[in-house]
Amino acid sequence: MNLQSVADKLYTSQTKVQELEKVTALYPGLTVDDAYTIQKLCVDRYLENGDALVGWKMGLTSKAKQVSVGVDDPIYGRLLSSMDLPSAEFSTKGLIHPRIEPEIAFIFGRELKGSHVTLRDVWLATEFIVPAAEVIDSRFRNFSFTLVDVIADNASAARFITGDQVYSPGHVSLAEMGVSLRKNGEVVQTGAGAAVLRHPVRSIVELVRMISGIGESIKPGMVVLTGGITEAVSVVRGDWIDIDYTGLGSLALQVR
Ligand code: OOG
Ligand code: MG
Repeated sequence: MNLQSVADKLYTSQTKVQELEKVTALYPGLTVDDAYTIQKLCVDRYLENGDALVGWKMGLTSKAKQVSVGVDDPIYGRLLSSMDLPSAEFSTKGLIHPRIEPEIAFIFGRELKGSHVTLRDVWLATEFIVPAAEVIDSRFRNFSFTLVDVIADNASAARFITGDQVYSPGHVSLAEMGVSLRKNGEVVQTGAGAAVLRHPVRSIVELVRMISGIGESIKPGMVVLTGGITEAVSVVRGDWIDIDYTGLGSLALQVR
């Protein structure tokens, strides 16, 4: 089968806000490598249309996330300039069934590449850390997918926001940092940074190892989301979300 045509299908679904059947239902033979190729071909169409690659995201790095979607392997996706929310609100227009999840983002001052990258290499390359939230939106019906589907669908990437205040990488212990997410004033999710591969920095190591296999790297200035710390929370127009990050302030998001 033609991977470009699968990528085109996903591009149409993402840009025209149309739900899709799982691509693995149509093409059961697709491999994980095929899925990453489809992801790249699809993202290339955004880049051809003037968008820019601003970073990477890791996904399914916490048990809470893995259990909620029934997929156990960490995955990566590509973050585009058009996904980067300029203010603390976003519209459900353009999204099928959005969910929000608390994340920690790393911002890089130096390039990071190679399959032998260490935790210390990551800290040396990190300029800042910043509390973040991701709005995910699977293009598949009922938010239901296999590993191969979700990789092809750019790891459900849709929107993301980083907090106003950045922090030096050693500001708090990210493993011990607690998060609590309120929806319309009520606490609906709580967790700690250690939920992400024991420490979010390990998510960056994992990402660099994975993308070094395709000759890619984290470039200076890029942002990386390390993966949802808790389950994602469904939102509809009118909802408001507050997330507190112990020692790293808070984030508020209004859904329009
Ligand atoms: C897949 C994307 C996962 C995360 O942070 O774990 C993700 C999904 O849940 O739809 O972004
Ligand atoms: Mg995420």
